[in-house]
Amino acid sequence: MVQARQQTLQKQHPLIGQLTEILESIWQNQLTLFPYHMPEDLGYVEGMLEGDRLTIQNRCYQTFQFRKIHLEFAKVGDNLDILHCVIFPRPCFHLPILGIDIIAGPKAISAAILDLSPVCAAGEEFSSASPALPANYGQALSNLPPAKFSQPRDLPEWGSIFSEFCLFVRPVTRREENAFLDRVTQYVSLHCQFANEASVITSADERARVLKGQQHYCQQQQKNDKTRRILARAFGPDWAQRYLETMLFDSP
Ligand code: BLA
Repeated sequence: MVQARQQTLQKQHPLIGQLTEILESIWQNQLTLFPYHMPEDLGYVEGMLEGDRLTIQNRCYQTFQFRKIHLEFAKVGDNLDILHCVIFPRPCFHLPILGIDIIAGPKAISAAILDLSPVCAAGEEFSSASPALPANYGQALSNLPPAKFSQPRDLPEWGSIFSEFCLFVRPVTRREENAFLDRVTQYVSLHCQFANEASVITSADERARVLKGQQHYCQQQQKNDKTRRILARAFGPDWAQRYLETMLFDSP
């Protein structure tokens, strides 16, 4: 088992290794991390997918503002190398959900996605309005220098949860990979800074709205058939469903 874990880490796509180092370093510097207890049997998982070994490793933390900081590494033989990262704020803070996914194949990266997704309408009085990012996020993200990628990708229908600042691309050169890493650094640093400055929501109504927004985010993410299919093919549909709702996209 230990050997398998080490092997998985060794053969990681360089972009995934670099991104992991960046994330861990920002979190260590800007946050006070506490352990997060995940379901015992889901920390490390191994299965077979059509002759390939599928391994999944999870790493989780929590902080005062963040209910769950989740970093996941999934590998399908030598064919797919996946990094998944989601940060769920506690519902007593009006903060967006940070999401990152990198899907790397043997030759190319097929998808790199980064977003700070809003969960709650900004003005309390417009509770039926579509969610908007808190004003400080909107302003800071609008002020970042524009990121140019030669192969932008179109979001699927369930991707209506993502913000106007969502970056969804296929990075094709080393330069574009670095540009993606820069963008992650900017989003995550800003997010940690704003989280540290955020004040606790006192209104029960607003908390309920934030919670509902987070639940909606999780429901939409669970509609991603590309993720579900891989998990279901290796572990069966019931296990995939449990994993999606308890490990990947659980709401409090
Ligand atoms: C796409 N996700 C994918 C793809 C695969 C996975 C194989 C297809 C790649 C492609 O279209 O080029 C698989 N992703 C996984 C698996 C895990 C995973 C197995 O995280 C974990 C076990 N997905 C997320 C998060 C976001 C996300 C947090 O987990 C965004 C913040 C987005 N993944 C996302 C999107 C697509 C994708 C938008 C493209 C979906 C599509 O085009 O239909």
